[in-house]
Amino acid sequence: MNQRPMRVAAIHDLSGFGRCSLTVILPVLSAMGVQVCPVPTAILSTHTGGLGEVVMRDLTDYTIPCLHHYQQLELDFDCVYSGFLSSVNQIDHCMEFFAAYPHGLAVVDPVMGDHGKPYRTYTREMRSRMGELVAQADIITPNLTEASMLLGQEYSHAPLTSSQAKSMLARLSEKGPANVVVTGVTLAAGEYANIGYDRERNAYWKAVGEYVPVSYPGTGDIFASVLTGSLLMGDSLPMAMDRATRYVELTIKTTFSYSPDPRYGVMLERTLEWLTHRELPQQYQPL
Ligand code: PXL
Repeated sequence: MNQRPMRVAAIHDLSGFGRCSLTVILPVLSAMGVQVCPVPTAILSTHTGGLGEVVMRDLTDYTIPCLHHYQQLELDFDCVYSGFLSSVNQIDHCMEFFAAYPHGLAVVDPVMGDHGKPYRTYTREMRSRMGELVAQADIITPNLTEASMLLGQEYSHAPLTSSQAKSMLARLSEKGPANVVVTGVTLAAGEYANIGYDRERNAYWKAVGEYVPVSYPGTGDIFASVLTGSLLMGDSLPMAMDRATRYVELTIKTTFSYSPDPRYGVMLERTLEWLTHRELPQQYQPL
């Protein structure tokens, strides 16, 4: 019997202030009973979303020696999960990590931008090579901006009909990953949803959330980490999507009620306990 918790190598940045990437992924997955081994891609004083001159140290030369050490220790990982990268070479390094643990769940959050714009540290070359990383993934979790970049199409936040939404998911899956979840989609019925596709079962799903008129950094990272933890716990794709949607919604609404500066991120310290209850999600629907 396997006595140890599920173990994830999380290849993301460490931003000291602003609650995104490793500073949310670590508490979320730990609260879900999953061990996280952070592999920082860079250290930043804050996220890059409007907090002035960020102090940043790139750690591109760290990733592969770190992998070699883990291999020497014969450590096994049940999942490798990549996110915010700080150089184009890190795309190759992530691919080496995925190749080193072929039986682990390969999660790629193709972090590149939001609200129709690339993040300021993401070069054109990084964006154009992200498809190679996506091709290695079992599951990807782009937001609508990143989904448009991956598909090489113009970003639009116009409402999508169900068949347009399904077509987008299927086209993303054709790039490699058998499971695709796109976050922050407005559907023609006026619903604000996270939508998903399980190619093996040919099943399309939606988890509808309440729209809150404010945007916080890091919510995509929280969504992807709850989704990952949920899948590692044995949830189906729609259950995992729903668990992640419910938790992000609860955390956004909790934060919104305090009206803090949105750049400071969400108050997950108030809501983490919810993740320990492990109630069965049930609000997902077929798309
Ligand atoms: O949440 C995505 C993200 C991760 N890491 C850094 C960021 C952002 C988004 O702004 O700036 C450093």
